[in-house]
Amino acid sequence: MNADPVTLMKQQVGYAAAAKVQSNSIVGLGTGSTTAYAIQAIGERLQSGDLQNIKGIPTSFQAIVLARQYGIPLVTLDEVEKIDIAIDGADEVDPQKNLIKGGGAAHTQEKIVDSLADQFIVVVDSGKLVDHLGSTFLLPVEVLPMAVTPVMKAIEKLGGKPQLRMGVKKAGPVVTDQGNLVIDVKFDRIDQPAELEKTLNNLPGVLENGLFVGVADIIMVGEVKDGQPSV
Ligand code: ABF
Repeated sequence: MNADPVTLMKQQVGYAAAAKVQSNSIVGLGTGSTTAYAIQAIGERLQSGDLQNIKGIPTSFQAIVLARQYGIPLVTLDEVEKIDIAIDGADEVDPQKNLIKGGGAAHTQEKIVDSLADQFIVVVDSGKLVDHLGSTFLLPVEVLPMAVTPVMKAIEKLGGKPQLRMGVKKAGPVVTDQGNLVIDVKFDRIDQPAELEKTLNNLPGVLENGLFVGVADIIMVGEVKDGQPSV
């Protein structure tokens, strides 16, 4: 079956990012549908002999499963001196390369890995590019279950409109890989992302939020023009 143009575009931008991985690297493996193609491409390069001696640091259970599927050996942060390159997705990218991440509820481990990487490559489609963060995507905040109510009240005092993230078909709240809950917050406008990131993470009970400020090095953008994918 021929893939649709959006899928082809995600594949192209994922493969283009994977092409930047060099042998003998420690690679941060991100989360999301676009990064999944980068993980697949790294695996294929390993299988073909085009890449040697790659070890991956996963950012989620999803990344672990994909790495195993594509034959990428995994290590932990206790076993490496540094991360050479990380490839990950995003939900919004502003002109200063600041990000909102966390649509996949994986932003806590992602920020650990992505911020440690010598080079952090973000793979997105052009629809993720925004003038200012918060304009199209709610800001995810990972919270310990016991603290959901006081954190939501504190976020309202900050001018945000918080809502507990529910699973598909309202099956119940989404639980992160760490066993916590996610609050998605609407802010009218996020003009000072660095300040807001610190303020939110300073709330008792908050584990991490989806603002990635000054972390991304390269933004690789895929788009579909006249039905044709391009990077
Ligand atoms: C993950 O990738 C999340 O942080 C982000 O929400 C998601 C974007 O996924 P996709 O590439 O499927 O749009 O890293």
